[in-house]
Amino acid sequence: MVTHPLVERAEVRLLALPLVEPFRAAHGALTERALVVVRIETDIGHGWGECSALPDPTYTGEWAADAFDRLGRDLLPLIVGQAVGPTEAVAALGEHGQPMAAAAVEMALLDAALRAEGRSLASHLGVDDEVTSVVAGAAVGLGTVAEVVASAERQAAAGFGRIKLKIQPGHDVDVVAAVVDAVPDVEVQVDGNGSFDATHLDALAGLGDLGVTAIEQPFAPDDVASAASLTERSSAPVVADEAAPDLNAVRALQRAGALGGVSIKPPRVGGLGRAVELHDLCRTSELKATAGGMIECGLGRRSLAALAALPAFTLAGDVSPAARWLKADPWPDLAMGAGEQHGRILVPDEPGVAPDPDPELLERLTVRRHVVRPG
Ligand code: OSB
Ligand code: MG
Repeated sequence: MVTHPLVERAEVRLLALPLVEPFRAAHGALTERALVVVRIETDIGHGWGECSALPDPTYTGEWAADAFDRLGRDLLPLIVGQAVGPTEAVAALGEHGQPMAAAAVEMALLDAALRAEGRSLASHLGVDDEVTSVVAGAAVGLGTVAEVVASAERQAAAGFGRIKLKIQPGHDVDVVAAVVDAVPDVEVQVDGNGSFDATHLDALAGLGDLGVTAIEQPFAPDDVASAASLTERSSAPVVADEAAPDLNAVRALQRAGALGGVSIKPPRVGGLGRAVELHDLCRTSELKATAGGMIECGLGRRSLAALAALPAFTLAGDVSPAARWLKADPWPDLAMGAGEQHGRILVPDEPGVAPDPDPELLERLTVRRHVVRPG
């Protein structure tokens, strides 16, 4: 029997992180990154976890201020005073319908355990020792064609070999063609965040002809018929993001012929353990996987880079340093490689998920804080 560490105390913080530029997608715009983090203290040491819920319930049903309240009031009290491991915590907390909050608790418990073992997250996830970097990919939000082209050029100059353009009806073929023209050596993917429908099939099918390598969540998650039509017509794979909350959803889409790949986001599926299960399903069922970002801080971004080093991630992902979006961040950031590794993100190899945050910056960026003690 495995003995789990005893959780002695937990703390949840709501941070307000300034953005480098607004992030606009079909589901809404972000001007500041409200972000929740948890710190869990156990008898083997402490760990940190990120709850990547956005400031508003636009992408999924969770949102940062609510996650802060629920973690402090309902979720963390379930594990404080208990002996619990990361997997058990997700099983217990996942039932509460807040996968991003459960993922935060999993990450913190895993961070504590891996630090105590002196082991890196990549090693724990089963990443091959020889894989020390992954392709650097940056997302670019909605904007005028001139704004999007300028941003794509900045990302290309910074070394990103892959760009994921946000698209929506009327902001699709023209903007993609302009970017392909401006940065011809960069791999272009697109993400519609569910904003298209069956009337847009021609325009979407035309994106593959422009060289686009992935079409992420063009249709609403329940519009399986349109996803199946596009899968049949498009040379670029249709990739599920919002439509892939769990393994069963992915299996059902694949059976319907409506899927070519999956954006794997640990927060959306309830943590790293479940993300690895989804990765393994992609590997055995010949689906392409891409590592999906959530405008995380360095903590979440590090965990994403470790995950992205697994073998089914054959499509470049949203693996950019947190500083792609965040102007201030208490956590040490991911790094772009130098020399031959330029254009690639180095897979973190320190013990745990991430080193500790800068305490002063953390304090300065904290809006609310709540401590949970036993009893
Ligand atoms: O749809 O992939 C998405 C960010 C927040 C919520 C949903 C999505 C995104 C991104 C961000 O596209 C990409 C990144 O983190 O750089
Ligand atoms: Mg997406």
